[in-house]
Amino acid sequence: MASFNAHEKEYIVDLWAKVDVAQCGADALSRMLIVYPWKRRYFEHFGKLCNAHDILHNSKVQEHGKKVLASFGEAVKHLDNIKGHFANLSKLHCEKFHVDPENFKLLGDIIIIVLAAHHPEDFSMECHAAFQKLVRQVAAALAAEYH
Ligand code: HNI
Repeated sequence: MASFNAHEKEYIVDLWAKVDVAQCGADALSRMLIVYPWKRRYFEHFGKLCNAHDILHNSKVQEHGKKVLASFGEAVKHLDNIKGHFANLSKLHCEKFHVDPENFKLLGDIIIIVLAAHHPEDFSMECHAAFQKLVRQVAAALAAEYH
């Protein structure tokens, strides 16, 4: 995996310090479930997810979105070892949750959109490029232990 240079690290760490993980996490997961309704099947045990209203008012979706983005945020602390950091989580998504790894790329793109929407003043070309690299690396790391 390509490493991050000092500038990329600075863009990532600086923006991340401002991110409201609970709000952006819930926003990202809800958007995925609203825009791609067939992804709801992974979360059937969260209760009613029939339409946008259900999804936006489902506390399990909000909690899980926060959990996922907090976990994503751990990558910010481990920029030099993203693959190693996510190895166990990759196994879990493969063996226990049976999530198609294509979804990691999709959620990564949605995370970028949500971060830009919440922090438009910070989202320069350089910031975008650094986060694009980060979400790709997290997606690759989460897919790395699939067999
Ligand atoms: Ni994901 C559980 C992190 C993307 C479906 N996921 C988790 C947990 C973490 C986590 C942390 C809790 C693990 C545990 O129980 O020990 N998930 C992440 C991260 C990303 C991600 C960091 C990408 C940025 N997960 C996705 C995607 C999907 C997904 C894209 C499906 C489309 N994850 C799940 C499911 C569970 C899960 C399903 C189990 C949920 C539950 O609580 O039953």
